[in-house]
Parts: sequence; structure tokens; C-alpha cells
Amino acid sequence: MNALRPTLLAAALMFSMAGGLASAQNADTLPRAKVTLVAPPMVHPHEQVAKSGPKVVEFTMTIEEKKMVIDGKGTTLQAMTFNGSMPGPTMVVHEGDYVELTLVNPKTNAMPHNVDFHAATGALGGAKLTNVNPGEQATLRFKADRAGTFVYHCAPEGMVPWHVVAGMSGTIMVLPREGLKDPQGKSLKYDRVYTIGEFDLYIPKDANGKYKDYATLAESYGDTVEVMRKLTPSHIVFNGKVGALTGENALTAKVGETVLLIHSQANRDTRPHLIGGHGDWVWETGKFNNPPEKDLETWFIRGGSAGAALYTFKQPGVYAYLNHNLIEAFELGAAGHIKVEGKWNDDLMKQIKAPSPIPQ
Ligand SMILES: [Cu+2]
Repeated sequence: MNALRPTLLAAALMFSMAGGLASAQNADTLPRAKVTLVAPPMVHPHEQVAKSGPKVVEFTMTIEEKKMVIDGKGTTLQAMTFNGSMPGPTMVVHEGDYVELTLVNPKTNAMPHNVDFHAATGALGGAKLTNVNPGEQATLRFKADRAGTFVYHCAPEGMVPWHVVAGMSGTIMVLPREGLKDPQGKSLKYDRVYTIGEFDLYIPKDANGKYKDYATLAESYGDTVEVMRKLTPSHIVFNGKVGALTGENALTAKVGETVLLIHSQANRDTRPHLIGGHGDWVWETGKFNNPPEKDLETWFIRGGSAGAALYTFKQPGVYAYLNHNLIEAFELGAAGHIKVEGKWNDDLMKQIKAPSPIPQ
């Protein structure tokens, strides 16, 4: 009996190694596609239903450390970003594809960075294998083995929250190969997709209560961490800036179009709401193999996750899309606009009598 044991163990080992090799070879021989990322709120062109089998999808992101203006008053943030934007670009693949990301940290940067993909399995979501100092780059491949919208963020040892609240997060969307479906299995398609990244920011103030401006990241670090530890954000913004998605920067749609809104928050809870509209189908936790919820008024995005809401616009107008903690929206900045063109439907809503003096 005892003599058999090592043999069995060896056989098991051989089996698992062969399995490992087989899947690695599989990824190595799959077709490859190179995707050029685009800045949010836009998302790179992609198939909703996969037209072919799994492939290796290549992406490159370059880390940019830079000072960014985060409101209309000229307040600055010493930001750290994936590809220069807050949030970083949204990547789209299908379940069963392999994501192959090259992360570039130019030597003009000051900090080490990496990427932790919540969609990935093992090695701190890839953070351990992508840790790049200024002047280095690394390439990570992982299998997208579950569908959904997932946050990715920087997670360098000893300074994870600072890098995240300085701008380093984004979303990857892993679509089911057959596309999105309602709970009855009916196909759900979108005409447009927008990606919104919400950030809580912690800008230090000077003795006179004025926001401080720093020349370098390193200089901003001590004061910023002190503000962070109070857990009271100075700003809460969509896409890096108060007003990044309002007025002239509003998202657009037409009556009859179905829009997918991806909403991520890598650090803090939030609750998106579309004033005057709804979430027809909402994957609140963002995971497409769970049935979506119907007709939501407000949905909850847990800090460290990304959710997705699908809505077909029925009326024209300017819709506010905001965090329905209204103080966070109106006082701190967490709001955007969706400008919708089309014909008004009186059946859905009509002003029967305009405001006028109360009859005496
Ligand atoms: Cu970083």
C-alpha cells in the first residue's frame, strides 16, 4: 500500500502539470486581437455577442502621474492615472478570453505602480506580477473566467489607498459570449455604452481653509493621507472632475436608444440614480451570470465594485445622473448629465396646467 502512494501522488502531479501545460498552450495558440483603449466616458468598439471562440486580447496602458484640476475653482490634485484619465479606460472582452495587459511606467514618473484586476484569479489580482518601477513595463495574462463588470486598481505595497483615491482605478467588462440576457434568457442589446468612474477625493487645506496646491506627488503625500484618515472627502466626482459629465460634456442619447451605464467606485459606496428615468435592467453587483433586477429607481454600488444599468430612453430632455446621496451630488460634485434628443410623449407625462396663482 505504502509503495503505491508515491506513485499515485506522482500520477496526480503529472496530471495536474499536464492540465496546466495544456491550458497554457491553449492560450499560446489562440487567435490574438489588439485593442486600442479610449478615454472614458467612451468605451472601445466591441462585439456584444462573440462571433468566434476565445482569443487573447492585448491591451496597453501607460501610467501618467500629473497634476489635474478637479473642479471649476481650479483646485488641483496630484493625480496618478492609468492612461491619463480618471477612471482609467474600460476594457471589454468575453468570458473565456484571455486578457493580456502591458503596463508601462515611464521613467518620468516618480512612483512604482501595478494593477489588481478584480476579474483575475491569483497573485493579488495580478498586482504581484505587474509591479513596475519608473522606467519599467510588465505584461500580464489572465483568463477572464467569469462575466461581469469588475474594477481594476493600482495596489502598490504600503500606499494602496493613496494611489486609488489619486485616480488609479478603472473597469473591465467581461461579457458573456452570447451577450447580455434578461432573467428569461431573452437577449438584451445596447446602442451606446458609457463608463463612469466615481472618485472620493481628499484635498488638504491650508490654515486659511484654502485648498493647497502641491508641486509634486511626494510633497502632497503626508497632508493627503492625514485628510484621507478622516474619511471625509473634499470632493466626490464622476470621471475626475466636478462637471466632467455636465453641460457641454454631457453624455448623449436619443429617444428609443438603449444605453448601458457602467459605474465603478474603487473605494467607497455609492448609489446611482437617473432623475426622470430608471434602470430597466440593473446588474447591481455587475455580475452578468446573475439575473438583472427590473425597474430600479436607485442602485447600490459597493466600494470596490462596478455595476451596470441598462435603460431605454422614452422622453427627450436633460437627465441628471447622480449619486443619490444628494449632498455628495450637489455639494461635492458626484453628478453628470445625459442629454436626450427626440419627441416628447404626452401619454407618459403632460403638464395639464402650468403654474399660476391659486384662485381666490
Ligand atoms: Cu499606482
